Amino acid sequence: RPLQLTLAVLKPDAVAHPLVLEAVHETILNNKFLIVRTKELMWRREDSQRFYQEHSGRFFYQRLVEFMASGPMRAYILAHEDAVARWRSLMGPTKVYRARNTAPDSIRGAYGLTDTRNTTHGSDSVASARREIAFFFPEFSESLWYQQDEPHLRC
Ligand code: YYY
Ligand code: MG
Repeated sequence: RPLQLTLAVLKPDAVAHPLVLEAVHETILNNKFLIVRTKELMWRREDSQRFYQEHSGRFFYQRLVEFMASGPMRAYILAHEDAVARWRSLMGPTKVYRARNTAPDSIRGAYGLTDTRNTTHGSDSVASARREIAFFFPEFSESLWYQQDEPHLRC
């Protein structure tokens, strides 16, 4: 089966705490994701607004935009069979109360601080993964990567 790609982001609350950053990185490795690309970066407010366009008008939009531009983040392109769903399931529910109560061992259940400062982002479909990977890694070409590396990665 071909590998699927997803975008995972450790948000500013996670990157601000080295032990949380390390723990989530360990989770990525322990779950046998292939780290295709990773980098640390920081958004301007405009990047944050653009990325979360779909949520403009929601009550949490302003606080979300400000938080995501408040400090450095670490982004990953992850590859795995069923990577999108697998990473979403490791992250846990969006809201921290639900995460703690229904998925205490998930990343958000363990480390989420608030509904906004919830440690991680993960693409929610293959289509959004493609769009979000291009947003964070504009120089990355999936077809080139696939062509060059994928045949060597089959288990
Ligand atoms: O995909 P996911 O991150 O799990 O949730 P979304 O519903 O797409 O919301 C994106 C982002 O918005 C969420 O990770 C935190 C923030 N947010 C918030 O600050 N307050 C809410 N009540 C809901 C979402
Ligand atoms: Mg979402």
